Amino acid sequence: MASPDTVLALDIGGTKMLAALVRGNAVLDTHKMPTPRQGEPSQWLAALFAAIASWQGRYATIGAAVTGIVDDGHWSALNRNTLDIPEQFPLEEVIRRLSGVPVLAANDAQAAAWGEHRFGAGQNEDMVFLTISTGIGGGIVINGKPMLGLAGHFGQFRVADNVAGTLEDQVSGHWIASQAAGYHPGATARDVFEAAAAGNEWAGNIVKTSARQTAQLCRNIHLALDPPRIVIGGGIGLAPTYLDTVRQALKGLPPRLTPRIHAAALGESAGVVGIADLAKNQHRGELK
Ligand code: BMX
Repeated sequence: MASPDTVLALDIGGTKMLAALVRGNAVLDTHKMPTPRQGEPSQWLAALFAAIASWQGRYATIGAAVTGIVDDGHWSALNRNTLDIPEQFPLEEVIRRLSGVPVLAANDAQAAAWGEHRFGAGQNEDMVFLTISTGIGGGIVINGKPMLGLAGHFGQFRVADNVAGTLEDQVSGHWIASQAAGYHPGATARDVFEAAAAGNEWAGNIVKTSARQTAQLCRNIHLALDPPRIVIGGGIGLAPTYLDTVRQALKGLPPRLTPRIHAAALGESAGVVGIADLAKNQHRGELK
């Protein structure tokens, strides 16, 4: 019999899909697989549920944290390069049909923000979360409540009127890999960080350029929302030297204008732990 406190939490990002059985801040079991770049979400979800079929009966609720915007249970992409999702995909309905249990879906970074707020580096205080990953995601907790819908989509910011593309197109994992193509064809963002750690100047410059852009974003978030802290996670955000480079770019600012940067404490579990708590609270009518 499923424990009412055990939630099946899904985190579907541009690079990987993570399924986890979660109770409070404890991750009891996980299954990870690459996010398919072909097909469509119904097929991705069917494959994921087939892979965790043995978990049936162990969870009473499902939370789905997904890259893209979620409005009223429907999933759309803002950046099709991060993940190409059909417009207004009925995410909650499809998952409910696959599982037979109540479902809550929200954006992956908003879920991770809630996870870090409740169980991680956020210390149950108001905060802003940034994930520097395939794209740049963000989540905001204000007056103890999670902002959902479009809120936190810092990666979609425009850099300047005469600069094409969005902020994430010049900072995130996709951009880092694209900048390396001339030096190391086919390089991934991970290859670039390894090359930077090995002392390759071209790689170090790419990482530094990305981190400096992230530092500017943090300065603007600080001025806009004045959060007690900005918690940064994601595969890029937590890569070696990245946050040190962000902090280096903020040196010399007046203390009151300097954002307080903290590394995410829950790593890749932030999204599943956060969406599990939101789903459990919503199911109990307590969504804060
Ligand atoms: C994009 C956007 C956000 C997401 C962010 C990080 C899409 C598909 N995604 O800005 O919703 O939070 O990327 O996504 O438009 P991740 O996959 O890198 O975690």
